Amino acid sequence: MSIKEVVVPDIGSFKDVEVIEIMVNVGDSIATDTSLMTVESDKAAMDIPAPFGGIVKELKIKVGDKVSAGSLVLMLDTSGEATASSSAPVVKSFTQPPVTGASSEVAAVPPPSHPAPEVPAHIPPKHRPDPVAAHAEFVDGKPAHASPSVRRFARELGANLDQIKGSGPRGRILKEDVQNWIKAELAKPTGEAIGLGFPPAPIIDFAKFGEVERQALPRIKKLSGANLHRNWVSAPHVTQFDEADITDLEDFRKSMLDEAAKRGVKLTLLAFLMKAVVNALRTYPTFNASLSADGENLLLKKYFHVGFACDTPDGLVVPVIRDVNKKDVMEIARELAEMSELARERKLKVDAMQGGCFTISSLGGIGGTMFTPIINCPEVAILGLSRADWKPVWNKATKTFEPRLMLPLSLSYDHRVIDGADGARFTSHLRLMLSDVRRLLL
Ligand code: CAO
Repeated sequence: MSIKEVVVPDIGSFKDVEVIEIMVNVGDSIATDTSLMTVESDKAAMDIPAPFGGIVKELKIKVGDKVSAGSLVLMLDTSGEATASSSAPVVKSFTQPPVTGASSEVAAVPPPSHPAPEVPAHIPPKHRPDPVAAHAEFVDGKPAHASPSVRRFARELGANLDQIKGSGPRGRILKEDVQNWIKAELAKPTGEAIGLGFPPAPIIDFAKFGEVERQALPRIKKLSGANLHRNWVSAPHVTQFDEADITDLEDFRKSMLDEAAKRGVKLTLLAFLMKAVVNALRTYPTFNASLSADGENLLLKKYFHVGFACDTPDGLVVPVIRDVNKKDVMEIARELAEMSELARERKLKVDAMQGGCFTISSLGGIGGTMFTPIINCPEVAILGLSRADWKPVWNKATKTFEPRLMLPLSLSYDHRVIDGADGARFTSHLRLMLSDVRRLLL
């Protein structure tokens, strides 16, 4: 018998993330990349796949446990399997079942690059969990009385399983129980279900009015949707609009395109905006801050990590470029291109989306005149860029209108932290930076 330990892989700087679902049971025969469990932080849920196949001998975690990189997940008998997949690190095997506890003979699981099926299809039926016993996992030490998929369903809808009475065998909570609970909550007269005093949203059967197609929301959209909703409701937003004259900046950028291309870089406007934003953040440090959890203090950050909203086929993600103040425009442009590509190929690591101080959302390449971006809390401000356009601008000295390329700026900020006057000062500072490219170099 050859027993190997499987541990939590590098999951970025996430520590103590909660195990919300375990997809395998003792005795299951699993293959490489079978999803073993789902862990969830306040930002994202991720599946942990098996680094190699085998038979699960012992589970070392349970739902509700907190794990970090290196935490022991389970023991796998790999004697009937081929060696580890090429993506997994080399693994030493045990000849005896190891004792519980840390061991240096561990295998790191590669980070997941794609969502895993709810129940791994390659687990033979005889190894699948008993449909009734499947709920015998525990959440916070108490039986959840619901299967993992029902728990996930409830979590996505914000339903509290503690308050739901199960109608299934042995009182198990079924999907319909969750749906009925949600319907009952929504039907409450004053919108107390969401605590904001809204009247409940009507449940409408759209099929009564015409053909309707039901399309499941991608996972990223569900996660980011919940965060966007929370940020929109919890931070009092004000959006300051302005326009920056980027005529000279665009001339300069275009004059540098060939040189950048020789260095393998696509020199984009966004790279210059990153530099200008960091300059403004240094000048107005409250924009580079977060409110403490108790709302009593402002935490001023001495680093300048700037995120950018990136449109991917699965929804919006925000990669973060670190230490923008220490990088030149070429380096930033290179990173922007690399990270956008990784995001679109779903290969961006979790820690590449963490630690941002401020976010830029550019719709300039697509169109539109202005928009109101939603703050990426706990950051306190976000800059939206719309499409630059040629406009007649009055030149006081020559007393003539001149055609100038104007870039629309939309700065949303958290009014608990930033006053309107500072909002206007911040965009005025950006205007100044962007209208004179030499200032960006300072
Ligand atoms: N005004 C006019 N043109 C602009 C512009 C602007 N503000 N910004 C970019 N462009 C032009 C570029 O010059 C480029 O044109 P060429 O192909 O002729 O050179 C084109 O638009 C594409 O721009 P780009 O390759 O430089 O890409 P980008 O830096 O504008 O954007 C990224 C990169 C990742 C921000 C973008 O791909 C993206 O995902 N944008 C969407 C972000 C989003 O969804 N925000 C909304 C969040 S809230 O839901």
